[in-house]
Amino acid sequence: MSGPDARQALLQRHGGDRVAEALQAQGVTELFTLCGGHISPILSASRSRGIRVVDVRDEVTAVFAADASARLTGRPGVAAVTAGPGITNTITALKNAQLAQSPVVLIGGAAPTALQGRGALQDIDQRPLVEPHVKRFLKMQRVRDLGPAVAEAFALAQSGVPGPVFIECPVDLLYDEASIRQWYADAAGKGNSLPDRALRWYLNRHAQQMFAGSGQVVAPEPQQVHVPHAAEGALQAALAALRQSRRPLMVIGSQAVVLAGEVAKLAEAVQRLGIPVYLSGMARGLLGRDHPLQMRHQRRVALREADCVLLAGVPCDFRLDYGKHVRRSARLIAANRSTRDARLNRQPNVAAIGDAGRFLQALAGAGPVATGMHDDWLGTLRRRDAEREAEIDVQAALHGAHVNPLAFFRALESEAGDDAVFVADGGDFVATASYVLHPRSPLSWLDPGAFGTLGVGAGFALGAALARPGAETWIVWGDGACGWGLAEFDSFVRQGIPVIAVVGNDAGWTQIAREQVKMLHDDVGTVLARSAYHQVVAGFGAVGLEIRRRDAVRSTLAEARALARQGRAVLVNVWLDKTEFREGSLSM
Ligand SMILES: Cc1ncc(C[n+]2csc(CCOP(=O)(O)OP(=O)(O)O)c2C)c(N)n1
Ligand SMILES: [Mg+2]
Repeated sequence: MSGPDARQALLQRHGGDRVAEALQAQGVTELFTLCGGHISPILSASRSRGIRVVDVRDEVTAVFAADASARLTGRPGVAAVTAGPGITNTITALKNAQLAQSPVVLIGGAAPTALQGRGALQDIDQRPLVEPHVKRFLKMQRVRDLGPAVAEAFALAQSGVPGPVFIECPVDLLYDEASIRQWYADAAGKGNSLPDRALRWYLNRHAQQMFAGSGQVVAPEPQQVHVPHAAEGALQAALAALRQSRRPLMVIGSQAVVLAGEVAKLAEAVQRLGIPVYLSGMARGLLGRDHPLQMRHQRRVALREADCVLLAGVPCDFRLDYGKHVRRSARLIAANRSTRDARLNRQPNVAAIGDAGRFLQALAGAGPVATGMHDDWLGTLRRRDAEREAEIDVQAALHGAHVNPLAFFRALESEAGDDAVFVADGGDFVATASYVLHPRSPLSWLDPGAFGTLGVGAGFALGAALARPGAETWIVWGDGACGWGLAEFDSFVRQGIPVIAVVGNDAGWTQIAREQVKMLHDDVGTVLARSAYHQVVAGFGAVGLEIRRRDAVRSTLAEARALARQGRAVLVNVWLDKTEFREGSLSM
């Protein structure tokens, strides 16, 4: 055997290929990574098997991308990073995925099994660093376990409350057996002393264990994913509460759309329920751009008025003021895969422990639900929504020397395409966007979630763009937030990924400055420059555009879209005016 055949045979044998084979069996199409010697065989074998290896400039980006991919496709996103610093760099994204309940599979390299704890390159005890942030830390010690571990990780990541799973793959499990045995033989030396012979015996036995049973290559079958279902009693109790209610209200959040393949059915169910609804997190866009049942403003007021509130995949955390937003006397129905989240800070009247999206579908399938709803409840909410829109219009019409962020997003709302996916990464600029932009369709809005992590933008956009090839991917970036991801314009350009970033340049970390200056009369640490971010990305080969005046907004956005359609990555640096719009808002 020679040439490609020999190479193929070699690939077939090594552990890196066992991993790649198992990824392929799961239908993985992209592997996000930043290379390292510990994981080279996985990357190479993945590419040989037709998996697109997408390499980035910071490991955290790889995991953010895997997270976004998971959220948009409903299948786990996968990243592979090298041992030690490669892994420590992912911690923020892992934690973010855990809190967002996003099914990510992270494959991490590790020092050779026989050298762990003996001062090898990048050898640290990875378990205590990673374990608190994942559902399971799978430590590999035998080649034959690699494929089954991947299958297990995929099932675990998606089952119950979804979340990240880590597989630690020591480098000596990933290369072919002959090379590793040779490497161990060289390490053992040829000496004849007792310690030399003892070492040889030990290393030989060690290799024996590592490769035991690895001769049989069994294609790893995907394992069953466990989707929890709420009990029939909870369904009936919820139906009864909703049917009696005069002013029912739903809040649907990210967890209700984790079964991404079912979002169309879910959207139909929500419309059939006929109950006014607020959509948050990944559920934004579920009912399309505008739907008469969907409210966008004054949620707190509505929750105070409602006499029955259904929280679907939404915990009573800071976003609902720890449950205080819902009036005491209201019947509270919590549909959640997590028992803890369903009961967080407030005991619901009905706890439907199971997939929230399926629960809504089951409710809608049980016949008319909004039977007791007051004639004018929907009208009251709609009027309030319209009043708030009118107030925003007034604020959007105030003009300074540069660009009013509200006016900017009004323009982006009408310029962005029907297939647009918006990635939100920043403070005030992004909060403003969340009131003004209307996500077009289910799963077309990505924000970090409960971890409130700045810096998700580039990785999320990468994952989104690959999950939705051909769609417009917009990053809505604060000028502070963009600093984490600017270098990924290099990745976008090299891999031909036409992301459009709009940077709200207010020369500061404004969301923080607003309160800090008011409370402490000190802007320390919150001031940035009006930096030329568009020039930075030009250095990577992307197109940089700048908007300093409002009359250039529409034409520049149109230009950015046209360039993206030609395959170019674009950054639009928008000089913002100060605005009072976010005055008084604070999250803790
Ligand atoms: C990783 C991380 N670091 C710090 C923060 C705290 N933080 C929240 S909002 C914000 C300001 C964001 O500034 P920018 O992106 O420019 O948006 P702006 O508020 O100016 O519109 C900061 C620093 C955070 N949420 N995440
Ligand atoms: Mg800013």
